[in-house]
Amino acid sequence: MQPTPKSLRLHIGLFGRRNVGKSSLLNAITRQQVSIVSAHAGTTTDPVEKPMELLPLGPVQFVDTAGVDDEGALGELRIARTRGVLDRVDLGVIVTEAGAWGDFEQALLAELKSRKVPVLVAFNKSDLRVPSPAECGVAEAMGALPVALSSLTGTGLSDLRAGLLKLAPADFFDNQRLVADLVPPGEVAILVVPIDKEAPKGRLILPQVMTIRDLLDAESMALVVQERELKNALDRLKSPPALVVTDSQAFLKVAADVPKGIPMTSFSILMARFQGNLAEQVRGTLGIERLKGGDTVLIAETCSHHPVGEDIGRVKIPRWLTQYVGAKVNFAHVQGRDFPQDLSSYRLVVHCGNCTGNRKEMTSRIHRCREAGVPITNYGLTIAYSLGVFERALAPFPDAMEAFAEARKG
Ligand SMILES: Nc1nc2c(ncn2[C@@H]2O[C@H](COP(=O)(O)OP(=O)(O)OP(=O)(O)O)[C@@H](O)[C@H]2O)c(=O)[nH]1
Ligand code: SF4
Ligand SMILES: [Mg+2]
Repeated sequence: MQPTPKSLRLHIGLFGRRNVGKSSLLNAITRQQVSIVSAHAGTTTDPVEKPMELLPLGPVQFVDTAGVDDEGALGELRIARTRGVLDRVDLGVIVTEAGAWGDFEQALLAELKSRKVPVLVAFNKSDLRVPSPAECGVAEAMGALPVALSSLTGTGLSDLRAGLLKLAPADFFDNQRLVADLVPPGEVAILVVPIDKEAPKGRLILPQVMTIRDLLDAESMALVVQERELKNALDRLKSPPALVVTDSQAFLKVAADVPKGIPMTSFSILMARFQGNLAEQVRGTLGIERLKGGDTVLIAETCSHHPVGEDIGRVKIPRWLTQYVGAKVNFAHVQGRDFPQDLSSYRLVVHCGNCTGNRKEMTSRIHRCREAGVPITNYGLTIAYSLGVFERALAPFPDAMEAFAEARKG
């Protein structure tokens, strides 16, 4: 898998006066000594760039800039490079301190706003002094999001992460392909779609339709079969398919019928990557190992479909998980927008594929789980895990495999 190209990373600029702690903030977020920090004003002279995976947002590139302030004024040569950064960031963080907000910050904010860049105002050094509600109000009135934090103690860093997620432009979340990056143009994907009592009458469900459409857009081919026809379909192809995608509920049969060398996964796992954060949900799946009798698992669905027959969220997943744990586990269900504010009573969240939702909303649910210390997984990952085909189903996604290997070690 290719590393994320620079253009697909969300560029986040750190701006502000000299000595407010821009470089300290970068080091605190990355937990590395990326940028030199000192009590001497004017330490950073050229922009310092740091690409990283900022959970749960995804691939970002921080740009620490040379401090500029009133004496320097915005137009001067010394700050030409910082000004260049203003022109290329997707999101701006104005770093300041309580009591320091003034014309300079106001002008910086106006510069960013004129470029339609969302702005977060980080009141750093809150270990020394916290910003007043009035100060925060001034930033808010200008359309910026105020956050109090301390790069020294780490307080407020999670609010900063949540704020960046909230401000990230929606199109940042749209650059993940559903499946086409796994099936080169001209190659075939076999899609396994069981037509059982739970299948809606006369049509396919949205994740299946989206997968077919993505393959067509990429000039790849889709061969759609029921699980009984899979073996026959494989035999008829002159060369092996690039990928087999199955409904998660047919995992066992499909894993048995597809030769080991052919990559295999499920619609729901594709959706976790497309609509959420696959690596984070893979780590969350290990939460199944920590479940014990009496724990409560939250099953969350984005749409409010009416459950029919052996509904996957109401019947099948509870059954599989109970079998896996070998004791009585409680299940709570939410649908639609009602994702709970307080997650403390849950030991695990199992989310649906979120096909009717958007990635930004799903990412913020993942973030809330992370903050609450509650692991989050999804339907396909849970089924693959409890049926013992997890690694096989993740093999097409090296990043997710790596996350799994690391989480298991930890
Ligand atoms: N108490 C406290 N001190 C901090 C905090 N963050 C940074 N500092 C201190 O503030 C000073 C300046 O920090 P830098 O991170 O170098 O500031 P900067 O904004 O990058 O400065 P320039 O590169 O000169 O523009 C250093 O002495 C830091 O140790 C904080 O949250 N609390
Ligand atoms: S939103 Fe969730 S529950 Fe509704 S159809 Fe899509 S994956 Fe299934
Ligand atoms: Mg600096």
